[in-house]
Amino acid sequence: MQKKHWSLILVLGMLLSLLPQAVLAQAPNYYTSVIVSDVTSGAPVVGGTFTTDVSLSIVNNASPMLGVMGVDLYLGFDPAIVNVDDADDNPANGIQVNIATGFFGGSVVVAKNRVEVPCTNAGAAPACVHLALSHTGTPITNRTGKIATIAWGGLAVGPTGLTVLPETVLADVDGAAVPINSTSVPAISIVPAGTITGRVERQGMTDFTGSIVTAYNSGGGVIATGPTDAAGNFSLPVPQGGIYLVQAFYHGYLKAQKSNVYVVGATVGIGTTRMLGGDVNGDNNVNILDVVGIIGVFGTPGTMSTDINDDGVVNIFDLTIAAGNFTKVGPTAW
Ligand SMILES: [Ca+2]
Ligand SMILES: [Ca+2]
Ligand SMILES: [Ca+2]
Repeated sequence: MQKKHWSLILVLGMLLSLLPQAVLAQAPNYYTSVIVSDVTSGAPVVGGTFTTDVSLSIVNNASPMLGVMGVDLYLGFDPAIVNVDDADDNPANGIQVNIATGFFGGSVVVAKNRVEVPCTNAGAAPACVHLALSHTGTPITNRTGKIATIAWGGLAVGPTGLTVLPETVLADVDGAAVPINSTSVPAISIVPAGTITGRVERQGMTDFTGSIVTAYNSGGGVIATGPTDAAGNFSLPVPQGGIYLVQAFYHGYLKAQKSNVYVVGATVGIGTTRMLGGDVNGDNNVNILDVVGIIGVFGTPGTMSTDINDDGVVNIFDLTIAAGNFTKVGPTAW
């Protein structure tokens, strides 16, 4: 009997210990977070550059609403793995990042925009981006928006160590700290650089300058893009170990495409493709609309798209290229 009582008390005690969080604690009226995006452009490879965004978020659920007037952000990173690309390309004034107005709006006031190696004021962090921002508008009560875009350079293989350091604070209009409820930082690592090389010719031309070749990842994100040279050659830096879709574009031509490009080694060559001309309206098929488009400006200089072969005049050669590719659709196979 005695034992049963004790176990009952124990169970009741355990249940009660759960209650304060569930029932008794007053739910906060707001939720704040500091968010670092995954890679938004470029590739995190050795010798490459890539960008990430830093955003703030506040959501108020009830009155009185709390408003954010400023932030003192310390974003730590490993300076042996990445460095920061100077936003204004002026080394004399230190290295800064691009300030964005998504969160604070146009009245943002910048007190600090500096890359610190080591990170002063923030413990033993070897390096950080230090931003101190406020604004002269009304307190931000419900918004998620960018405060900065950072361009990084990959120096060596390894984890970038991106982290929102605990010294980071938000501040309200009374100069009081606003607790940060969550931080979100992706685990970005620098990987060895791979290169996709190849060649893009264009039907009806001998100078192949300026076709735009783009490598996409499986999610459709642009990993690298660049133009061909006069011989049609291109070289795209991408992370090793990835699988890419490579697409070539030029005005007046059907796109050409190579899928499932496995970059397992340092350099992967995908060979030569020959783009087919005549897609005047850029809808990736050659039909009567394109032919009519050429006829409509026949004998004139035309445009980049109607002067298919770039010889400066829309004439019989452009028309025969389009007519010869009648009903063909892109993207054509590489
Ligand atoms: Ca600078
Ligand atoms: Ca077309
Ligand atoms: Ca022409």
